[in-house]
Amino acid sequence: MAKKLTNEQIEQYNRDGYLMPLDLFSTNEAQDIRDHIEGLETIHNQGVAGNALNQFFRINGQVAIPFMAEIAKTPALLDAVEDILGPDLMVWSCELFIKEAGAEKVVSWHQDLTYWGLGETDDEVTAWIAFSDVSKQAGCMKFIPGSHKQSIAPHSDTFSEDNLLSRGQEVAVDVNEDDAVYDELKPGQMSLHHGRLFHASGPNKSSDRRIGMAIRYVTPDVQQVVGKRDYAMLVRGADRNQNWINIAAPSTLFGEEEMKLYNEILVAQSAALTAGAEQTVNLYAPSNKMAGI
Ligand SMILES: O=C(O)CCC(=O)C(=O)O
Repeated sequence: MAKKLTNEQIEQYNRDGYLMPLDLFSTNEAQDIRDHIEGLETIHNQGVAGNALNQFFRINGQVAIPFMAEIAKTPALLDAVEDILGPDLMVWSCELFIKEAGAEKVVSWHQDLTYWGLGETDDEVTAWIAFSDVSKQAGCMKFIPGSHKQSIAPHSDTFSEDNLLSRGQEVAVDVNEDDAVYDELKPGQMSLHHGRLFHASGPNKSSDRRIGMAIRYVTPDVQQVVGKRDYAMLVRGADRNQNWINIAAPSTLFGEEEMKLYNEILVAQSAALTAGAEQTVNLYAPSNKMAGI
């Protein structure tokens, strides 16, 4: 029996590869979370341990920033993801995608699973939660319905400065923009999308920042197949397979143990995340040098 989604919504996800908009947090709760994010930006405007704060926002935030792990454990969110993936859920990465008001930053058409080393699995879902008004004008995500039914298409790396992705990767096949469906979300709403879905987002032409958090959920069946090992946080059910090094949620913001683990994970994951790249993939540098972001 489904916990949050209707049978129609589950069928819709299976058919289209995404679901939106789903209510998750109230407007006030979303504003509190936004305040928290912006508070961290103020306090850590000089970076953390030699890295830009954005490094921690953009990958594995759940390892070093307690509130990101807490959000990933929100029961109503897990109920929706459980309806898609089943009762055993792990978090692989939490990431903030922020576009400043008027910024040219975009995300090119891509399929998430391309560089993660997790194969072509159906057992990965991203929940993307809005903490500002994420309209078409603000550069919301756009999806190509049904594109998750195909395999991972060839991608090329653009390394474009205006691209929020680590290597500016984009699918090297034609995407018909007329087919795109816009993922417009109000603060506190979320969407779910499949790891092989073609998706992208445009510049933020609004007068406010565009703030969203992507949480990558996997089941214990998913395996790292490019790198030697990988790490995930069990958030519901049980991990009977032991494909993952299980990690706990952080207890201290940028604590010593948390930072050690953060670096260890990045080193392990960089094998998959940088595989085949012809230039340095700066975003995923371990935190002993300033990342170029
Ligand atoms: O926030 C965006 O514009 C893109 C996010 C994205 O590509 C993802 O969450 O998979």
